[in-house]
Amino acid sequence: MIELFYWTTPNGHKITIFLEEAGVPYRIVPVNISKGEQFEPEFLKISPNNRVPAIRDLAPADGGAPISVFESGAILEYLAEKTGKFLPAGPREKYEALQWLYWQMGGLGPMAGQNHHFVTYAPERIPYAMERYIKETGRLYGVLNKRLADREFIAGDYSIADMASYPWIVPYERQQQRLENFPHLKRWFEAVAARPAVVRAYALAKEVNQAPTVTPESRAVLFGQTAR
Ligand SMILES: N[C@@H](CCC(=O)N[C@@H](CS)C(=O)NCC(=O)O)C(=O)O
Repeated sequence: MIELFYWTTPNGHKITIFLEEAGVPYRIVPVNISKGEQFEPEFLKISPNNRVPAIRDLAPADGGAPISVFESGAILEYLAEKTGKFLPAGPREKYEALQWLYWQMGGLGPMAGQNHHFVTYAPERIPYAMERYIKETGRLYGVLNKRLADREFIAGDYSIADMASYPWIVPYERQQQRLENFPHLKRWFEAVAARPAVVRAYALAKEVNQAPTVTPESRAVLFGQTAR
C-alpha cells in the first residue's frame, strides 16, 4: 500500500498516472497547498521542501519500516523500481528514459512553472519575464517534438519519462503554446491523453478538488515564501 500525499497539480498528476497505470493499491492523503497544509510539521517530516507530491511506502521491498520519498522524479523512479514497470532494467534503455525524466524535472517543469507564474499569476505584467518563459517553454516543446518525430513514446516503450512530461503539456494554452506547431508532440499528447489510466487519474483529481489552486486568498500562502 502506497500513501500518496497529493494535490491536484501537474506534479501530483504524474504520480496518480503511474499508480493507475501500474495498478498499485494506494490511498490519497490530500495536502491542500492553497490552505498551507504543506507546512504541517507531520508533512514536512516527509517532504522538507514543503511541496507535493510525496509518498510513503508502507510495505517496502526490504520488509523494514515505511520508506518515504519526495520529489516527483524520485517518486516515479522508486515506484518503477518497486513494481518493475515503466522503466527498463538494461542500462542503455534505463538511462535513455531517466535522462528524459530529468530533462522534465530540470527543464520543462520549472520553466513551464515560471511561465504559469509570470503569464497568469504575477500581480504585475513584466513583459521581459513573460517573453522569456513563453519562449523557453516553446523551445522545450520543440525539443520534445523533435524527439518524438521518429518514435511513439519519449524513450522506448511508454515509461515514467512520458508520465512526467504529459501533465506539463496539458496546460499548453495557458503556456501560450499551440500544439499545431508541434505535430509529433501533438500526436503523442493525444495518445497519452486517451490512455484509460490517464483518464482515471484526471477524473480522480476532480474528485479531490475542483477549485483553482491560486486564488486571492492562497496567493499569500504560495507566493513570496522565505526561509523559515
Ligand atoms: N520538483 C518538485 C516540485 C514540486 C512542486 O513544486 N509542487 C508544488 C505543486 S505543483 C507545491 O507543492 N507547491 C506548494 C508551495 O509552493 O508551497 C517535484 O517535482 O516534486
